Amino acid sequence: MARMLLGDGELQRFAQDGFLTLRGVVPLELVRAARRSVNASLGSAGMRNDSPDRTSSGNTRVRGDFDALGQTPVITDLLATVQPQLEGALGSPIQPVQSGQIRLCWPAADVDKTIVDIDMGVANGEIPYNGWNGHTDGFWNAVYGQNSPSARAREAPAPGDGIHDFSCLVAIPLSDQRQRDIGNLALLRGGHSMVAAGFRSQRDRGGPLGPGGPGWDRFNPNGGLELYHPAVRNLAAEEDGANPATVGEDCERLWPVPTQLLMAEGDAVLVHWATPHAAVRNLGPDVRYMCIFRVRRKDHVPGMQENLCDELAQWDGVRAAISGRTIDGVARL
Ligand SMILES: O=C(O)CCC(=O)C(=O)O
Ligand SMILES: [Fe+2]
Repeated sequence: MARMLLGDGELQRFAQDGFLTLRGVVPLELVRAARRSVNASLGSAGMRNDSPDRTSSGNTRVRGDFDALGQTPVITDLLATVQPQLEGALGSPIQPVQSGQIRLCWPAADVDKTIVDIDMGVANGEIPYNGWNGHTDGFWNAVYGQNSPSARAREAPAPGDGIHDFSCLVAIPLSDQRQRDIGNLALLRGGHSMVAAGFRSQRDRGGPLGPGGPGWDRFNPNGGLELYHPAVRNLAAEEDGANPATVGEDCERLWPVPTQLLMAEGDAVLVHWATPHAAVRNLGPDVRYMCIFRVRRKDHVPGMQENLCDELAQWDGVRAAISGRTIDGVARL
């Protein structure tokens, strides 16, 4: 029988890193059925080429017509394989998840390096660590994938509005990703707690929280989006001892070192919603396949200050493990 609960050590690691890789939890038949349906869709419905630009993930310009497929059981059943572990960590049921997002990362072409990265507003080739430009999901990004003057003119929400935080991003690889630099999902280790500290600093300065609030401009000097507090980026880079990298004419900055995940078919990763993440450029010969779910705890309401400012506010099971009140994931009464 599949293992249903995470151990204390795993929960503690999640608290520290902001992510946890689970090995061999997704039956291979499900992984392969999902990849088959993705390929079948590509073979029949083909590609959608509606976004002239891409992010540093290199995976947004050319994508399939997957919106309907993402809502079918061949995709949504993947999440059920990690639901008990996730609910244990949250200490709560989750809201029903309607769809998974299929993310393909195509082998990078030379031209990709010249394409302007939406998040950073600079050429992809200028971005260090194989094009890793971490972001957090859940913020306004209407310019995403459409770097055109009309899209840019679209109005951003008022500071403090339009924050769609959630609880956990679950990524399930649908192809082997055990080598580096083949479009791997890469994460800023411990970034979730730094992001929460960034929100607390905004709160302490009177708010509002998020882009446009204190210390966090929505756009950087190159016109790209700041999708997490810039102080987090600098702090993380300083902790790593990373060299500052100049990115764009006006945009010299420290650049944090990402952790590339090495995952096999059958693995899954739980990523705290606030952990900065992105795929790296795919230098390998094959397409990288990933399925991503964004999951909310049953009682989650987006934009709540207490969740933004306390990274473990929603994670009752994790908090119990930290305080030693569980034995292998089972709470002591
Ligand atoms: O493709 C990936 O690995 C990451 C994609 C991503 O950041 C997202 O879908 O939010
Ligand atoms: Fe993302």
